[in-house]
Amino acid sequence: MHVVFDSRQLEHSPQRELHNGNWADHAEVPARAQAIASLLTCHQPRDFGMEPLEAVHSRDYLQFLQDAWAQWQDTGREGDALPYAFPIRRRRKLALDRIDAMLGRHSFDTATPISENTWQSAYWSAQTALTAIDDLLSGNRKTTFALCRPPGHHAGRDYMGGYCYLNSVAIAAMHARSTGLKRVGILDVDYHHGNGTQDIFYENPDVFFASIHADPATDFPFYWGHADETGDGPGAGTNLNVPLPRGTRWDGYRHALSGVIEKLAGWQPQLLIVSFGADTFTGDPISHFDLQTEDYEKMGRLVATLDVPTALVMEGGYALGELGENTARFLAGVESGVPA
Ligand code: Q9C
Ligand code: ZN
Repeated sequence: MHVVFDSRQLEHSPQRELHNGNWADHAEVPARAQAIASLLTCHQPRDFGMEPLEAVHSRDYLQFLQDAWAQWQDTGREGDALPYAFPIRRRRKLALDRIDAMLGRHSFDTATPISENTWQSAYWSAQTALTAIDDLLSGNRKTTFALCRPPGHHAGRDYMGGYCYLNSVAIAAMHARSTGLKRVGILDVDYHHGNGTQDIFYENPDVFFASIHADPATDFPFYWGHADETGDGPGAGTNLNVPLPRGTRWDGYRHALSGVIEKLAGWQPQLLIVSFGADTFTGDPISHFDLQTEDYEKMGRLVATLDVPTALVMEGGYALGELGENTARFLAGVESGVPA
């Protein structure tokens, strides 16, 4: 499979996060991407500039991401920039420029720190996804893989969260739309619901967002991902959530995935983008499904039955020892399932 990766994505290295009420080493580490890249032959992304990012994210959010670290340092702080106060429901929209207020306004959790190299890594993560889409469309390929880090699917139009800053899959989908493609399908198989992607396309009838994930009644991000969220306005009916219980094994997962693929196929997308997270693995340190290494190839083969040009984009997956193998098996499954 044609793989895109940029080592500038390794420079972002968040220190700590809250885990069950205690500070823990951050799960989203550079070694994740290295573990996958070391098994693959990788190609450098091209630079598509800011325009495709501006098609998804607000100007003030993009400016905030670029300036936050310098502003944090100007106030003499040590450690990563983290929010701790949020403008919750019915607060008025104050144009505050204090860094602490900006961090709260542009985030929904405290798990997504900004440091010196965060912008650079997030920028190249987005460019990696853009290149994978472009190589798919212009290179006449059936499949490509964007080895993205940091991940993207929790980031919305003007907010970060869940280790995500720029929504690479949404940026890639909008880029595909800008080349004239009418119907873009997104399949999100990360353990967590892709709330940012859902929000970005919730009223958009040209992008179908389908996600299988841990039930938000028990798991992050809690406030999105419920089965009754089906899209709104012109986008009504183009959002599909399938929440599954903790402990789900391959038989339960396969059943859900078959149903989702059937619905996506009925919508007839011209292009499929997969948000792939390997945090559905039984050994994942922050997740609670029960998939085995050999299940990832079956998952790939099932995805390939859609039989449309497919770009795979890396999201989560935190079991460092098995992450490379699980991801490689998924890629192999997709590749062997797509008819040449
Ligand atoms: N420390 C992705 O998989 N909450 N993000 C973790 C436990 C955040 C996961 C709480 C989980 C975000 C892309
Ligand atoms: Zn995840």
